[in-house]
Amino acid sequence: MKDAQPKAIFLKDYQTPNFWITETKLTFDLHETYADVISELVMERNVSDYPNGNDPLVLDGQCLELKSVALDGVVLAEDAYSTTAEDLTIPNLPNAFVLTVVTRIKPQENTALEGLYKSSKMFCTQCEAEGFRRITYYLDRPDVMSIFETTVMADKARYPVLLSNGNLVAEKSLADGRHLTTWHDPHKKPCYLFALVAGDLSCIEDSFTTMSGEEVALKIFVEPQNIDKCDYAMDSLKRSMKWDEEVYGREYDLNIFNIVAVDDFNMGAMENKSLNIFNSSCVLANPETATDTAYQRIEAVVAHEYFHNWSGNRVTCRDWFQLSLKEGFTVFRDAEFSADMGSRTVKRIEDATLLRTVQFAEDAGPMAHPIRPESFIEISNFYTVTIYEKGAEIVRMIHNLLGTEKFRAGSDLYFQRHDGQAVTTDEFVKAMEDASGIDLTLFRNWYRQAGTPEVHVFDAYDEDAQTYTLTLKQSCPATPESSDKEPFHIPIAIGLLDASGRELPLQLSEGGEFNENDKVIGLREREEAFVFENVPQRPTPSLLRGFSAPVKLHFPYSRDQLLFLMGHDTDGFNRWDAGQTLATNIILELAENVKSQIPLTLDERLVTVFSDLLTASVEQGAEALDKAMVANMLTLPSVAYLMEQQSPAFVHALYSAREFVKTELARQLEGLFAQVYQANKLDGDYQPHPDHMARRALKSLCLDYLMDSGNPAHIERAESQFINSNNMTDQSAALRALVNSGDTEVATSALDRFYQQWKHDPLVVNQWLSIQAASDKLCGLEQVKTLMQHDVFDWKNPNKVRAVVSVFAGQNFRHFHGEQGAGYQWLADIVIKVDGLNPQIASRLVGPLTKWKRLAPENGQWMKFALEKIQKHNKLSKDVYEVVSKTLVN
Ligand code: B3K
Ligand code: ZN
Repeated sequence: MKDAQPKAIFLKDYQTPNFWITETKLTFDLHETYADVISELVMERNVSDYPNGNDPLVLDGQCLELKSVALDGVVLAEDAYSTTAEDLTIPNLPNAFVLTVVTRIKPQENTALEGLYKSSKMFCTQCEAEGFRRITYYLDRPDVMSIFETTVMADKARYPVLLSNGNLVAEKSLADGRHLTTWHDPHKKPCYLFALVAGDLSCIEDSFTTMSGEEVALKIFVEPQNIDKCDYAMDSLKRSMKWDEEVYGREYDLNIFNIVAVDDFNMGAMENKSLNIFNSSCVLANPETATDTAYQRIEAVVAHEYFHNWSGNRVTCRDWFQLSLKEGFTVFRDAEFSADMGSRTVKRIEDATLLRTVQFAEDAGPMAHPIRPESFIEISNFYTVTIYEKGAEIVRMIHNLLGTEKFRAGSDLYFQRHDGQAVTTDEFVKAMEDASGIDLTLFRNWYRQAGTPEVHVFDAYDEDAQTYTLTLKQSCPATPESSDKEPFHIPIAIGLLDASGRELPLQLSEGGEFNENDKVIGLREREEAFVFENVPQRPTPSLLRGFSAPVKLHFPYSRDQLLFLMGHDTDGFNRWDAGQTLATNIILELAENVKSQIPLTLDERLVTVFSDLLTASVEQGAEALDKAMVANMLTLPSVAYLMEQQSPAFVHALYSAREFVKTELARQLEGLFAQVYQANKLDGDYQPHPDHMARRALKSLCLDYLMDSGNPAHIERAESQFINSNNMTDQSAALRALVNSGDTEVATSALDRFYQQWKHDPLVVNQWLSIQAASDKLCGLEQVKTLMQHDVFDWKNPNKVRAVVSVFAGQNFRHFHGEQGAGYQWLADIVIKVDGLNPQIASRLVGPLTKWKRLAPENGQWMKFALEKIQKHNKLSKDVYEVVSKTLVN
């Protein structure tokens, strides 16, 4: 480590700030090698919390060259204040004053992409969570909210567009070919929502009329060559604005809303007030260059950032321990928006898959934390699937417990009560309680306890009494913050099916909480029995419908019961889930055979059920069948998911067993896969319409199986799709098929053609990189190293690093986990190298290694060595230090 070991900070130590900043006036003078920042802060002591306080003012600041400090216009002598690498301290201050601080920064050298930095030729900012302190000295904490006015000065030819938050209030030309703009944001905000952009940008313009008749000018700014790729983001923005009015009654609050796309960005996007800054991958799309997945992500991210205007900006977080207050709620909001725009069941399947594959793993690993953590070393490490996706599941459970109307009353009350404030998750729950009259005392345990609860369900049928009893037992494994867990309040949606698949009416005779309308059991105790009466025959239970709680539910279903549920359950999610459980059981059993070197045979029932699904999808009248649902049902659980189901996990056995199942299905059902492939071809122009996306997804899946069938004839099919497709979804699916064909010549030639066609487009090049990195047929460790030598690879660009390194480590199970830990050592070296450039990205790259204790020692030990190698490095960032040290200890 650099200095002393970084220290954790604790929620219990929270104190209100001892000063407020009521107004913030910033002037940026941007140059080619530096930028000067003048900050004028109108400040006052927080006398209501500290009546006799005369503590010094301590402003946060990092990587700043301090030029001068002035108090009420008088420059302070150097001994009137002191600085460290992290702050500026000024003692002996009056209760109200104006502080003027001049600093110089080097945006051109900022590879961490936090604060003010350069992305290709433009200046841009990223301040959440603690990036503002790299711009100027400030109280960089979300409970300090201020009115901002920002002036930006720069060379007019290089940077004709100068943007900041709020309304444009002045614009003028200066000497030497320079110019300035001044922006005033009338809404007070914490500095993490500050933004600035300067560049040579083109924009598309549109407008939106709000429900009270206000006209909002909408603009999307991009580099000029991308101007033809903004329409879908604009369309998504307008749909989001309308949806938030209709579903939440939330209206936009300024007459201007800007989005800017930048190539170098650590995350997906940022909700800065009225000036959202996006990773270009979450904005740019046209049919030739963007896949359906990219279109869906653009729609979701645009909506997410827009929704933050209320859930995040108007009502913000008191401190960063409350991050899920804005993120969990906003993810819930964007998930509902996406469900309304497309298929609700499919969206639920996607979200549950992410949760069960990635979040459950995080909750069972060394970095497990409650959605409201108690402590952290580096807040950037806590932008996690737990805070975001589990946080959204907690809000979803509140929604389901209250019902739509009371939830809306709760959100109205929350926004009205806390508008303009920085609050805690407790205040969110309290508003929900107050508006609904429903007691959420026990429910609050979801906020303070980490870990995925496990629910074991046992059933008993009494034929004489005609009663059916479900006994539920809950427990939660120990996590780093606690080993002794209180019970959770777990809503479990259920149904009972009779032998012909009909739903039986549910009449509870004994037991605890049961919502008859929604058919939801509320499990509150460690163990509870629910007795249903007038049950004429032993039913098959359908449990945790719609994934009604983020738990692992266990019921000893037989394979025949799972097949029955796949065919009959009225809940689409559970039909899919039964299929996943069946496939998982089969693969896990085969993995044991792989380990014992017993020859593998596939359970015929899986072949039959796949055959039935494929046949049904091409039968007459099958148009009504949701093709996306079929595609999901035909998708085998991923190796990452399977790894979570086996303890310890034997990666290679799981990988081999899964490959065996896939190849067998492909061989035995080759004709049907080909038929379904043909039946889902689309003529005409590309449309990002859910039905079309579903057909393309099903077609791509069939092509993927066909490549595994061993019949070389299908290579021609893929070649033809590669050449003739009019959209990137089909072209990249064909490329993936060819790369995975097992024929190196075919693969190389397709990759060359694709590269020649698209080398000018960075986002398409990212796909070219990731298709290779993911391919276990083509890309071993040596190949991925070669790929990183390619001219297009750029260590400083997070999208490129993710496209190669994260994809290889997260998707290429065969090679990343092979060769006696060589993949892990490779990753360790990369983490160390990237940490010197961009700690946030480096820290995320450590992710795959955090599983070391979950893996069988044949892999786990090698992972541990790799972690130790990183730990020994003597210049680790706080970000990487926190993940590595916790991973080795917990
Ligand atoms: N609020 C941003 C997160 C930025 C964090 C950077 N360390 C994106 C979002 O969730 O909308
Ligand atoms: Zn967010």
